[in-house]
Amino acid sequence: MKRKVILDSDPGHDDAVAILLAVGSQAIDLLGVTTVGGNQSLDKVTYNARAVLEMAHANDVPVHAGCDRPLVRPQEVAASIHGETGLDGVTLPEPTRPLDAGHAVDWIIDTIMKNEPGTITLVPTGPLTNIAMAARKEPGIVERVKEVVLMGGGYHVGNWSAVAEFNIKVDPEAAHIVFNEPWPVTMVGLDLTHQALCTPEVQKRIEGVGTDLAHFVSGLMDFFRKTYKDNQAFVDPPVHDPCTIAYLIDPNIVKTRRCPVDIELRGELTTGMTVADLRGPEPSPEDCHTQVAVKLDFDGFWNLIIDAIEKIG
Ligand code: PIR
Ligand code: CA
Repeated sequence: MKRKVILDSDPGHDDAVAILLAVGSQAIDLLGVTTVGGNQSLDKVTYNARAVLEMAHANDVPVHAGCDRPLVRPQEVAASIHGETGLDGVTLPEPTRPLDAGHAVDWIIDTIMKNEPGTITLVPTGPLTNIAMAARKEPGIVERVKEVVLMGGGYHVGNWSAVAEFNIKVDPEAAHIVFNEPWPVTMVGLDLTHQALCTPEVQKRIEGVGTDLAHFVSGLMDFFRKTYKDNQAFVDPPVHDPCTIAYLIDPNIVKTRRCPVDIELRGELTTGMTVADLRGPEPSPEDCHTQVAVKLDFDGFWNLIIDAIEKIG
């Protein structure tokens, strides 16, 4: 049985790879891509999502645009990392499929309500604005969703402040809603995604696939490598967002630890921090609905991505 997935994203170099992994995997049924203002403006990331699906020969996958800004705070984009377009460094194909009608929040709600309970997995890889809005507009979705597997946060590290990660920091109120609803939440945070480095060896393997798509991904990685070097002093860029999809394809690739997680909203220095309580023995799923990703199987992860690029062709 394929996993039915809604990917809520803000492409974004690593979001683009998450889309490709979802499209290229036999284990995933990508029901649709929804977009949220994040790495760049809503219009830009929505165009990017459509163009990446075009690149992946997947223009049968619907794209719905969602919220253009955070619930409470003014918008902050990550142009320093993803560039002015949100996907700088590559030439995008013109999307042939028009943007689908209907707001992402409504489409997410309708899709969850018309599918069997416990069958839809939400995979947010941008700010949590759309998911929070959906949970507030139709609270009935919370018990129907199978699980939420999100890229965001970090229990020991930040990237948009000393202790906060971008997706959570730019809309902490939305994150607070999502982490406090009783659905199962897996936080694939920076602690995990900083292990998903696109090393030169990995990039050579990607290029070795030899297709236009492989060169497209390599072009994305070249740009990501440069901005990550200049802004974050990384030698190799961490490819965050596809770690969520990799976990769904093969849970053995991402080791998790169950623990309570809440979102700091009023810190003087810590707003947007994902505060994880790692004390004591690990709680049971009955007692604790949140878990954090801890350890990545590096080779297993990149094998999945390269397989997907090959499969798409
Ligand atoms: C990546 C992102 C934002 C800022 C930086 N410095 C790096 C985007 C990625 O798309 C990912 O979803 C998440 N936000 C990582 O923080
Ligand atoms: Ca993202």
